[in-house]
Amino acid sequence: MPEESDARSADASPSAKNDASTTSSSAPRGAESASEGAADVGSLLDALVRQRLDATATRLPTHEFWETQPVGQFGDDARGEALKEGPIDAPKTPKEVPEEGGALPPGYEWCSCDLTREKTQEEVYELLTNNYVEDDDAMFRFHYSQEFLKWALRTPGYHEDWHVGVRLKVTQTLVAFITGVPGKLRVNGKEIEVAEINFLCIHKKLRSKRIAPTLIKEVTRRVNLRDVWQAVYTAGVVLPKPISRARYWHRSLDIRKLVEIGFTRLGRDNSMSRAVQAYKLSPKPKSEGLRHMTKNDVPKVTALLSKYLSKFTVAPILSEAEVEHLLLPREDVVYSYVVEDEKTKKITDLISFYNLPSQIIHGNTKHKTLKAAYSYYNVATSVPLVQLMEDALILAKCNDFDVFNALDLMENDAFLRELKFGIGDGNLHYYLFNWRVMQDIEPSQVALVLT
Ligand code: MYA
Repeated sequence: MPEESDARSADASPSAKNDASTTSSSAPRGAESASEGAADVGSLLDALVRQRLDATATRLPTHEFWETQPVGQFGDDARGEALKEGPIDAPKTPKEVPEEGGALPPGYEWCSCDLTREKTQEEVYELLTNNYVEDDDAMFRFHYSQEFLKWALRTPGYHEDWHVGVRLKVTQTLVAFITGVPGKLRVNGKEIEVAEINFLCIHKKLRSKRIAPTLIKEVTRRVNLRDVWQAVYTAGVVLPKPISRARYWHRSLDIRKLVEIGFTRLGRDNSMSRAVQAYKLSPKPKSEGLRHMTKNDVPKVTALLSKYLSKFTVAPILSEAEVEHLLLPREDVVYSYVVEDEKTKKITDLISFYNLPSQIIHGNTKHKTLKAAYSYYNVATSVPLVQLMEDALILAKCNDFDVFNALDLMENDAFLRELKFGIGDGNLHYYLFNWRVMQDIEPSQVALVLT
């Protein structure tokens, strides 16, 4: 698979195809290629490429828009300026921010999307369902449900005006979208108020017309009007300049279906019956005291998770209200389980994953949907992380998921190979807006999962 794939789709999973050879090794072949030796070579290559990028900054593809923005630039290191960690722009106040949005092409207008209205929810859902992230080969496209979008976008303290849309004036059709939700991040020990930016989407018929920069400037303006000056976002594409680069890994749960739909290939020496056997899981989780998370657990889960997140260089700072919103189970959206110690009543462990299916758009199969679970926040203190995550796989399987996806963030490296995840075919880049970090951050030091 093309490892240098630059579409978010490729890594964000629609087609993170991997080779499910399960012959002698315990891991799919995709994972074999990421064995320790190969990973070392990979990072060496990365370092060389980065060096080369820095040294030849002038010959890199130009980013007409991104080069004008307060983000780290390739070649920053080579310019020899005394750069400091922290804000890139000089401080401003909301009074200095333009009151009106920038000009759109004639016939289009700005709107805020009121996601409490069913009609608007449907419009956003339609736009994304038909135009959002696909893999490089146009086989799969993310299929966010309306319930998911409400969950992801109506977080505590959200602002309707950060859910930015562009409509055709005449018909009022929604043709472009970008969102921010408020959050707090800790980066290298400093706390920052941020907007988490997501769901940038332009109707296929309006692509390559430089509307994306206009949308990004508009969401920036609206965020700045509320006195917030930093943002965090992820993308498959390489832009100036990632603070970290993560990789998706995929654990087959229904290998037969994954092969049928072209998500996974069997290795040359493998057979379906062997693959089915290799990916078999116990019918029930192993960890004692494991149960669904409930509202009463929120304070203890917040404490457990906050302590865990404090270990990482980049992590969200979550209030109880946010933990309740983000982690309390929601049917078909987010699944969370805790381990409670029977005697002490302490919550010792947390499993969570969310449901983000992809539409199968290539048409060479009877299946319409790939049901994918995405690892969210997991904390293991009473059982080994590998055991906890094996339980996560079992729970995902019990909930009828076809595949379980995880990024190599946090301590995930500790279970990916052992639990037979295969490596995906692209990267997910992490970015900060108007905040410079002096050194690239290892994905194992990133503890932020954006949906
Ligand atoms: S990532 C998901 C992105 N969405 C998709 O992939 C869905 C399918 N694709 C599309 O809808 C379009 O292709 C998009 C581009 C909208 C992606 N992030 O209008 P254009 C730059 C940032 O002619 P189009 C997510 O949601 C590109 O490098 N910039 O292009 C996080 C070029 O600039 P430059 C991107 O193809 C979003 C310019 O756009 C991306 O018609 C975070 C070309 O514009 C991308 N994913 O539309 C957004 N893709 O010349 C940033 C392309 O400089 C937030 N481009 O290279 C920043 C923080 C803002 C808030 C700050 C507050 C303080």
